Amino acid sequence: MGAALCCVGKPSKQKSLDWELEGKIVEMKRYRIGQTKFKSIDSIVMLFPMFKERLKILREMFEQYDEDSNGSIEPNELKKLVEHLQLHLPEEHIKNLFHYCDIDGSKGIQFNEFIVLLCLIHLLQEPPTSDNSSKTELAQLGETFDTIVEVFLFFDKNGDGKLNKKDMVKTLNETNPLERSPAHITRNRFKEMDWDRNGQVTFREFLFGFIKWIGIDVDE
Ligand SMILES: [Ca+2]
Ligand SMILES: [Ca+2]
Ligand SMILES: [Ca+2]
Repeated sequence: MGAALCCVGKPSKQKSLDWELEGKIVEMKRYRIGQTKFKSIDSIVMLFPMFKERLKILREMFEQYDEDSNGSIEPNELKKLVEHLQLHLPEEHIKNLFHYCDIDGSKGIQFNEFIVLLCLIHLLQEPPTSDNSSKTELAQLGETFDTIVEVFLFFDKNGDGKLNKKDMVKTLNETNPLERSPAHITRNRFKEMDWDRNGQVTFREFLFGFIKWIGIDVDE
């Protein structure tokens, strides 16, 4: 990633997806009020091996749907994925998500973009109408995605669905000083996640940063 991120534009459709996601997260926060799964940054870091393990399933899915094996999912390949997984999202919505997650503008979804795409589909799709959808691969991954949202909520202290510097400082102050997470590292991590340098980290920005933080080798 890196250099390509400077060119990320903000077309209005993308902005509205930012808002939609913020809304979802605020909703989830309200729903889980008083139940914080994570008490410290270390308790999050301890789950990294589990995340890595779960994301291997995603790697297999990615390779399965990347039919021409060119290292990215093109719109026609995504269409098949949507059909196979019986996703409850209108075509227009899928199209917007495709562009929203194609952060390097390559017109294809690479593995790191794929993780973000599926996580957002999980968050945005309508509740399934029939219970057979609970058997889909995406439903199995849902639990993992929900845990990632919990991580986001751990940082989002005021629960407005985005992260700002205040949230990060507050999180650091509450963090056990013995933890191996010096303030400057987390500050730098925040700067890294905030690509457009507007002082806020949206859920999409957070997801890409989180994947990097876990240390998944996207070029594997
Ligand atoms: Ca492909
Ligand atoms: Ca791409
Ligand atoms: Ca930002």
